[in-house]
Amino acid sequence: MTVTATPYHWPYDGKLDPSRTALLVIDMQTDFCGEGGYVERMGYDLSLTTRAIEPIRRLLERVREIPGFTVIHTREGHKPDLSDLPANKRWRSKQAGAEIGSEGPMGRILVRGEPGWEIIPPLSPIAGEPVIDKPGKGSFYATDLDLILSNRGITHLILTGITTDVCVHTTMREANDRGYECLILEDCTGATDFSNHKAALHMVTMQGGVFGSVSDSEKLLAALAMMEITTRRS
Ligand code: C5J
Repeated sequence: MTVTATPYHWPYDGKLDPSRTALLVIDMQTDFCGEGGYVERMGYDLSLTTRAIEPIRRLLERVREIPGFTVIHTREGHKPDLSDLPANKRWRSKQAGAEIGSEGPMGRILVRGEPGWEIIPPLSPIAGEPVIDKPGKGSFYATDLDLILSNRGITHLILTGITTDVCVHTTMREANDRGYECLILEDCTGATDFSNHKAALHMVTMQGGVFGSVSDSEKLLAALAMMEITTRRS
């Protein structure tokens, strides 16, 4: 069983197994897709990141019904004393007009515990879904994500969230180097610039799928429906 994807139908080994697969929902926080958050304060068009919300919500609804399927959420943010915030990251955010740690309409920008840092309500984690707090762009750096995945025997990752070219891409690259078989979903991602979104997806398709493969939520849902029919018959 595979998901129709580019440049290869995913996964490479043809074994779509819910018990070995996790859906990663990356940084669906107000700071990245909500009014008064980090991305809006920098002046970017919010529709480019909010586009991912409804497709992810529909996908979550479906995968939560599948026994043994893991969903993991991540949040980018820093400790209130900013001790885990590199000076250059802070400086750059100030240059961009939204200094991390400064007060904004949604509380202190990208600070843990503040309203802007929370995952948006339509995509709130439910009981049993791990939430990874990360100080960087990648979800593996300075977190226990790898440990959680290996404890659960997960080898395959489906990546969703924002932003395509930054936290989603960094996470996909980190995961790929660790041997995880990755799929990124076009409609469940978004970037602060649409050309960057397209380019980030295109990059994945090079070299036979240099970081994995690219699909969308409709194709994944179709494969999951087919899998269910096959399981019921057997
Ligand atoms: C960014 C993210 N873009 N979640 N963070 O700074 O992609």
